[in-house]
Amino acid sequence: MNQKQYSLTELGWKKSFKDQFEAENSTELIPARVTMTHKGHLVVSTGESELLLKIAGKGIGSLNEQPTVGDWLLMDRETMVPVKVLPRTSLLQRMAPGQEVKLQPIAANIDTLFIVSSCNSEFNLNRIERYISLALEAGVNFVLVLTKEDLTAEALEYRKQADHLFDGMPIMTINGKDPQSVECLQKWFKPGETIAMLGSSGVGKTTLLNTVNGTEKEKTGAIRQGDDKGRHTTTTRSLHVMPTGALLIDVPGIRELQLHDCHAGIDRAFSEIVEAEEMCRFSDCSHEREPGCGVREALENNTITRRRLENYLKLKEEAEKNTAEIAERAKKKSGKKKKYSRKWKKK
Ligand SMILES: Nc1nc2c(ncn2[C@@H]2O[C@H](COP(=O)(O)OP(=O)(O)OP(=O)(O)O)[C@@H](O)[C@H]2O)c(=O)[nH]1
Ligand SMILES: [Mg+2]
Ligand SMILES: [Zn+2]
Repeated sequence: MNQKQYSLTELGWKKSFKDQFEAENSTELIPARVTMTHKGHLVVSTGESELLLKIAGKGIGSLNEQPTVGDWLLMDRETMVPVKVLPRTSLLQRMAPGQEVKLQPIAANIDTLFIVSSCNSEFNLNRIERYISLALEAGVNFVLVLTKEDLTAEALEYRKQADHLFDGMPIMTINGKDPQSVECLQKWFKPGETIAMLGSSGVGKTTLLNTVNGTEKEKTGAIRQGDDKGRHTTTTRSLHVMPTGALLIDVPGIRELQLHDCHAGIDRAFSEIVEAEEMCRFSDCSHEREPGCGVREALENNTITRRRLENYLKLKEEAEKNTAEIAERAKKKSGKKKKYSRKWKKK
């Protein structure tokens, strides 16, 4: 976060949040936006001051949600303890990496998502389709930002490949280090609008932030020569006020974006495949041997591609599995709670 104190309006305090806050009808609460999250703590800004909050144990006090960058919290004016996460206008979330089955909120109250990818071996259509599905599920605008156009003669080729991914998705090829080159993104940087950048490590998210911000403040790191992989330079999630008044969120590079509860998003991202499936004679068609299979016919007619079909089926299966695992875990947890209260009653 920048040194200067920003007002709530400058931090993106919009009418919908104000209305919710007023409905609380409390003089004891004040709003604050989460401007940074890092292992074990959050930074929030109230418009008057910035506060560091420690996350004790599994969460903060009795908050209704796990807060993330971009969230609006209602804080107790006296104690400065957060008591509520305001309902979000949008939430980007994924399955948390690691062994534990749980969800991880990435960023909240986003207007536009920049899906950041590079014109090098990091570029991957299947991966970009994951991000598109996530954005569609969350109901946010999205733009594909292809960086490092200055390092290749093939930038147009990368762009062309991505052109077919989603009708109407803007695709911007840039040199993230060059202020003139990033000018083309200005139309998304409106005052009070929140933009989040997601992408693999090393694609140039922080570089873009610095260029738009006109500083070299945030740390960037060179990628590996052999395979273009980044070194996970950014380790916090942070929200920054841009000179235009927009709010730009930078997050650590994503190793794996495992989707959860994303069926509508995936269906919209692969609408031509859903249309083909609707033509199958049997509703549980596996698209292998059944007669009257719309999907096989669409493949033969080249109205769908095998690559997209396979990615669609993979994402659907993954989202279904993850959704079931999260539901199962929630059931177990509530079971445990019940047991506990029964024991307690006996005493
Ligand atoms: N030539 C060129 N280099 C770029 C461009 N964008 C980023 N870089 C370089 O790529 C490297 C990685 O950039 P970062 O901004 O640290 O990447 P990041 O996406 O923030 O990476 P993580 O923080 O690890 O997720 C740095 O050496 C940047 O200077 C670009 O458009 N052109
Ligand atoms: Mg970074
Ligand atoms: Zn079929």
